[in-house]
Amino acid sequence: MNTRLLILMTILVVSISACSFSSSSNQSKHHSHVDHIHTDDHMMTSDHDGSVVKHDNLEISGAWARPGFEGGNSAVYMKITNSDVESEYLISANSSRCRLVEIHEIIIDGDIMRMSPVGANMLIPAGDEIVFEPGGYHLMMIDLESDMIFGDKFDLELKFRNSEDVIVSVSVPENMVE
Ligand SMILES: [Cu+2]
Repeated sequence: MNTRLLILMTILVVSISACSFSSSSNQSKHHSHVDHIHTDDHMMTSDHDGSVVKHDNLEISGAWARPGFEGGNSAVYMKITNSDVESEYLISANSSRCRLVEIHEIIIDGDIMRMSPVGANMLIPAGDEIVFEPGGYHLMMIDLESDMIFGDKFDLELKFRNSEDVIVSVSVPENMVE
């Protein structure tokens, strides 16, 4: 019981700080942990701006990103559903808003929590879905070209092994701040 609670709390803390190493200190002054938790719940249960991309047998929904500073990092979250009878693989992602996008996951290894690159072939099983969410999988935007602020929208391109490239509209939700 205590261990579960500890892990849960650690996940929440890491999900807040994991993806903005160089610039998180300014951000975290402005809103409490509770704000983030509440926002994350909200983002997972609604489509926010209603942006859903359907392409062949793939559906990408609920894409959103954390704010970040020029030269720093951000993270993008979304849900990818594969309704095909064949497995699909996410190969890479890119955006003109940052130098590099990497597929990461947060791993709990005993008492230690760390981020780990997933690599270039992330399985999206047939008839299943992959959820990118705080504390788990995320698309990490590295070296932002400019500040990314609340209300921003940008395109993120996803490359798959079998399906054509998909461009997803990602928003930085205003409601991350009260
Ligand atoms: Cu990361």
